[in-house]
Amino acid sequence: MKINDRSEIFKQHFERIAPKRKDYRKRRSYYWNDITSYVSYFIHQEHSVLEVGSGTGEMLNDLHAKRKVGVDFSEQMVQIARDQFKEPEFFVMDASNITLEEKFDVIIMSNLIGVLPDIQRVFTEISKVCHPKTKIIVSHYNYLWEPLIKLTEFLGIKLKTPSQNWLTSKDVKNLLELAGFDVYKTTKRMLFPFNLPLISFLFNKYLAKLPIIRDLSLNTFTFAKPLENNPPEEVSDKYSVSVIIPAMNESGNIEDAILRIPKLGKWTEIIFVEGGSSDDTWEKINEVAVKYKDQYRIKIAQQDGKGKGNAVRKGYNMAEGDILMILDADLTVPPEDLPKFYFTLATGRGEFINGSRLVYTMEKQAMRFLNVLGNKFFSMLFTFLLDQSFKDTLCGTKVLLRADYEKIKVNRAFFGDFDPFGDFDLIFGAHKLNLKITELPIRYQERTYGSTNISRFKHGLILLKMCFFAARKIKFK
Ligand SMILES: Nc1nc2c(ncn2[C@@H]2O[C@H](COP(=O)(O)OP(=O)(O)O)[C@@H](O)[C@H]2O)c(=O)[nH]1
Ligand SMILES: [Mg+2]
Repeated sequence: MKINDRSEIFKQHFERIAPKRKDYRKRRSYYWNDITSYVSYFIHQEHSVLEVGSGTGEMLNDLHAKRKVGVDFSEQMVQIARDQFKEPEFFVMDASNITLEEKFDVIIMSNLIGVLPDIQRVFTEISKVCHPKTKIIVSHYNYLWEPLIKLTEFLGIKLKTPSQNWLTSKDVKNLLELAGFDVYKTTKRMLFPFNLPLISFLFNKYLAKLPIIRDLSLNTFTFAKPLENNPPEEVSDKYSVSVIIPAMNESGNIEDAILRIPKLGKWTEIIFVEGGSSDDTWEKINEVAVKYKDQYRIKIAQQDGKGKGNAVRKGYNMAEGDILMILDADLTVPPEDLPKFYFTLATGRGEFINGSRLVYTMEKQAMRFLNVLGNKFFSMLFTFLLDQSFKDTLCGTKVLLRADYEKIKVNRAFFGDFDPFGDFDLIFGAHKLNLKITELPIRYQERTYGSTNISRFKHGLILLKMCFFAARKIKFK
């Protein structure tokens, strides 16, 4: 069969089912609401959203975004969508021939690719309406469900669809990559697509979240962004950088920090934020700020509240650079590694760069044994909670664009505002913002001055509490 014939068969099919579609979606609202609610977690008020294959428009209507556009090749579907909903704009348009002029922040393709005759062509076409930070969310049926879905079609529970594509997540990843996208996350949801009291709750809210069992779920979600690979020499002075150094009892490290931070990007500013010291850290910071004022842009402040997180936020608010970096004053993350963070972000290989101390073997005294265990535990927990691999979550150095930080800040109350270090707060925020989180291995060094300010048990417990809180908002919502 020719591609055009296949496309025509599907078009006729959708025109035929269009009049029944509205009621059908209402009856199957349990299934569809789960997809909508999952996707809507990643949509923010200021986003512009395009749905390709928007059908009768229900999902788009339920999302909260600044601008919403739906395209569908079925005239009848579009007509029904327009009659039902006033706010989103709906257009009759073939996914393989997008004629929209604007670019969108998020593009959703929900249960569409199964019926496309040429998926690669549609993905390629979609690039036209992407800017470098656009996020694509593709949902499709897990191929393991093919026999069951055919059975439900046979029994009349599900509307019969002409023969579909049954793809694995690897197939989808490959097709997206062929079309120039970078796939950074995949996940699966929904073990039981019907609403039966207790059973659905148990299966979908809990069982479907467990590793291995999750792989059996019906819906696969793939997240991608346009693949950016700017040559390093082209971006080496594209962005300015603010390095925030929280410091408490670090007097002996302050001057070294200044001397060891390489020049980064267009210009680099160094922001010291001190608080709670019982040694002369603050005096030392003042002294160094005067001594090096001609060589470096230096800002200094004392924090208003308590804890490293509070200090970092103060530093962020003072920052004027395009890129924000945290550098612990104890210099356990070598300042000489900061250019790696800069280039990973600037070349577009990641949007939130998270240092990882647990890849290279570290110096003997760099981390106490119990801390290694605690760190491994939190890495596993985060890998589970956020559907992407983490090897380390608590490394002091985290790097992101200031513009993205501003959005995380607006959303902060969503997860609760009680992270004493700021690490989890930033990772959860980056996840909700749907940023590509990239880990960057560093060689963790021993302190040469002072000792840790962290009390493992008290702080470990707070972090655990934060994870439970976030789990309810992310994984088990
Ligand atoms: N301003 C400020 N800095 C802090 C505070 N607590 C920790 N820091 C700094 O945050 C960084 C990480 O703290 P550290 O004690 O090394 O924790 P560890 O790396 O987990 O052992 C260091 O640069 C500390 O000086 C605080 O309450 N206020
Ligand atoms: Mg430290």
